Amino acid sequence: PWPICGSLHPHRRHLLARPFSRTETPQWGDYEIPKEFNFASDVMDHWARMEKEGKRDPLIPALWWVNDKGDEVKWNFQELGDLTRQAANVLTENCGLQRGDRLLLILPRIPDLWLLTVGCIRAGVVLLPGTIQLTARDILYRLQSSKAKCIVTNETSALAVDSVASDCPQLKTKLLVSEKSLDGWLDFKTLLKAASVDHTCVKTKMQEPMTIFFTSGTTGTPKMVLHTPGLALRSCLPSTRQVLKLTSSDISWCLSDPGWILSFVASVLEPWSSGTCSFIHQMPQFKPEAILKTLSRYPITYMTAAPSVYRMLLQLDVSSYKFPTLKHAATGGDALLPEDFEKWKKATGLAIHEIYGQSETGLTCAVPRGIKIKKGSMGIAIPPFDMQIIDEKGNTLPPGIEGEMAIRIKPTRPICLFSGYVDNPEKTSSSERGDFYITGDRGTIDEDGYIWYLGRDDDIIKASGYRIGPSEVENALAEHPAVAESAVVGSQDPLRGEVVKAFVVLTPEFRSHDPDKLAQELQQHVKKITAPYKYPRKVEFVEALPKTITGKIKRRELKENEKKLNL
Ligand code: BCO
Repeated sequence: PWPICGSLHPHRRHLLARPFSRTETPQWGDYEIPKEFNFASDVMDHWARMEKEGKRDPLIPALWWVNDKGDEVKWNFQELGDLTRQAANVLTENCGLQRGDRLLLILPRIPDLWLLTVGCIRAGVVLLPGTIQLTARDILYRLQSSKAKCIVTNETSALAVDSVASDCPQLKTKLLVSEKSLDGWLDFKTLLKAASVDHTCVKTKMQEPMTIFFTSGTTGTPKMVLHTPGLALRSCLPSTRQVLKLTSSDISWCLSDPGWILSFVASVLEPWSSGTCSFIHQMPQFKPEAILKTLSRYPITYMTAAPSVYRMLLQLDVSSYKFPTLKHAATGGDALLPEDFEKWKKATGLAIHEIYGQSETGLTCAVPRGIKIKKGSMGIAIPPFDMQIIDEKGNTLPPGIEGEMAIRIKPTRPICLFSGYVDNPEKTSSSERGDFYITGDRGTIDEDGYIWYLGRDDDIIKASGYRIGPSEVENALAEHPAVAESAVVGSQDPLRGEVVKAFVVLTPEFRSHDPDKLAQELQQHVKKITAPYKYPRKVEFVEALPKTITGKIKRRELKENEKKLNL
């Protein structure tokens, strides 16, 4: 039975008071792989039918969106069905997109983003999500490397797109989501209103591309991680559903930016597979107080956020807030510190359940609801993944021995694992060793199958839940006249886990400059060149960088020194 919350606005009380059907989820067996699967027709339309048949309460929204100005949007599955069919028609009829064409989607957390996400799936258009922090140069790289035929964005990023579009000959359509209109851009809101609600959903084959996520590597530019509908089917499998145990009465809030796989999984696939309401709060900036107020004010039952978000919330007096409906908290994107687990539990009475995954793997390990929590462990592998710890030859290691965290891909590659890095067979094959896909993370496994994360095996930086490639930051720094050379590593940080730290050797003409001002100038410079979340929060000027005899920068040495300094 649900608690009745007296302080809740009367029109929301029904959401707490009425438990509804929890068992009508579309289900496949754990090892059953259909030939075709489309999340829109097989899952979203299933729930719309459940509403019509009285098996899901249509008054519980499927998407509940709010912002700071008091605006609110609530759509149930039937409404989402019509709107996403209209969105699919806009993509195919107005934008001229065909099955298999690629679309780059860069939008803040506005309802249209979810319409376009499902619209792409309905039409078989391959979705490439991007964070709104992307700069013109990031957008250019993504458009050129993906050969996307369409970009969808708001008026802020439209200017950046227009500054690079002439260098992207394959880009055919620019779709604007805004109250305003812009020359050269189609107007999504107007087209959506005029579009037909009739649309025949594509019957997507299991091997067809569905989404591509850009992810940072140790070297070079971000790589394109290709997923098939297997990623979405996975959310319907019985073993996956045991992890979150969401029901059609739940209201689930994922705070991750829509550019990341965490948001795709936790604000689209997981909630909607279970008929759960996906709650979204669009905030102009990240404000911990606003998050706590939202958790107290709305009947949210389930939240997912990166560990740094919990850490930032815990800097406030969390126990002075009441979260009358919250019954489950999850975290992913980075390792959760045991002390943050304790503090959150003390303040709210709730444990934080860890989820581990990557752009390549989606939900990989987790602490499912109801299993014993071992603080500091990211939980157990979730089928169909078999996660093992392996050595450099690809042999599995026994409990307690440190090695690389790896997913078994032979004899059967799990359907929900990425299919490869687009146009990059070398990188794809270098991510495999023997019978395994190697995650690049190090860890141990214990006798009960719990995985204990120990850190990255390479130079990738995990800061605030972001995966940051050092070379992307070094390349941005190299464009500043003050920088002769630089090396970028992760440096421990109490709030963000790690932050980006740049060791910079200055060019002679800048050596006499004020170091503090110069550091700030370099930080601003990086924010302009590439997505600002990557900027070096720490800058240290050095005479020289440690190098091997062949001239390769020893990032590892710098990282180790940082660790010792921060102990
Ligand atoms: O801290 P600063 O103010 O110096 O800089 C911030 C922003 O102010 C700034 N910025 C943002 N937009 C800008 C801009 N500057 C100039 N122009 C713009 N247009 O850049 C910095 C961005 O840093 P941030 O994003 O870390 O910001 P913030 O406000 O500190 O946010 C804190 C967090 C915790 C909310 C944020 O870091 C966050 O959302 N982290 C979680 C990331 C996440 O969701 N990861 C999951 C990835 S998927 C995955 O791992 C697979 C798991 C299954």
